[in-house]
Amino acid sequence: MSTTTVRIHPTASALSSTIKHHLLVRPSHRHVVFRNNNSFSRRGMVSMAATPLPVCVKPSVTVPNKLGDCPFCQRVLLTLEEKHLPYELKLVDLAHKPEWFLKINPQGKVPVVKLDDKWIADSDIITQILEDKYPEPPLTTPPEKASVGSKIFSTFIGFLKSKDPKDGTEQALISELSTFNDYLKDNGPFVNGEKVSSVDLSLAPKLYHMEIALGHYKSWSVPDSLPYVKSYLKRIFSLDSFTKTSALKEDVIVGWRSKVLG
Ligand SMILES: N[C@@H](CCC(=O)N[C@@H](CS)C(=O)NCC(=O)O)C(=O)O
Repeated sequence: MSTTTVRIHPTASALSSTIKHHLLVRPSHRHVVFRNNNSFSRRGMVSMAATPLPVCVKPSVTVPNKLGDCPFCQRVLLTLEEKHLPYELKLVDLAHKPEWFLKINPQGKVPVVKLDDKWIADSDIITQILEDKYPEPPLTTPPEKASVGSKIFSTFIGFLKSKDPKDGTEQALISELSTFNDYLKDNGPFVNGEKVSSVDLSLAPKLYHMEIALGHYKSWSVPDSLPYVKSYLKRIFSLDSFTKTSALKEDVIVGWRSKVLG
């Protein structure tokens, strides 16, 4: 069987505000990864973008030329990683948005991805287009599971901002997490079962913010009474795609400071 070996090598080499994630295609290499269960066919055809897709993202506020703490940006990067698509980060200073950026996205928000010479904004839209254009490996979550865990992020923010320990915000979060725990117990380990899907990629960055921000500002962590949630967090945070695209902890902490103090 002839095979193509492909290695996605997203070592970030910062070129001022552009970070390139290289795709190396090598017939033989000691670090190669052979994939035969996704977009790489056994005949060696690779259905993927030939040139890196430019992705505008938020930069770190603590370390120059590093990715920042935007969960929507990470969701898009996770999708690109899981689909083995090469990409190139463009770090956009959101405090002083450049003209070119406002031209491609007048709303001034990241992420924005260039696909077929068109800049596309909004993580919902971007991930849907990526799914349609690069269907392998499939990441679609069935509609009936698409809203699993969807209230966790807002209840986390409520609890984080709360100044009154008795206002029920902690309980509201625990209640959402308990529902999620029960769901995972019956359907896990991922939301759609054995394989990661788009809902996991949307939830993961938000749960990462929850873990870091509540740990830092409230010395709070997911209770041991929710073991399926705890294992889920461990599992998604240790995915290769996640470790390559996650924000620095310090950025997450700084990012939520005004919400906590305000
Ligand atoms: N609905 C958008 C939300 C994107 C968003 O809120 N991005 C934030 C960074 S996390 C942003 O660009 N903020 C800049 C601003 O609002 O000026 C998506 O899913 O992509």
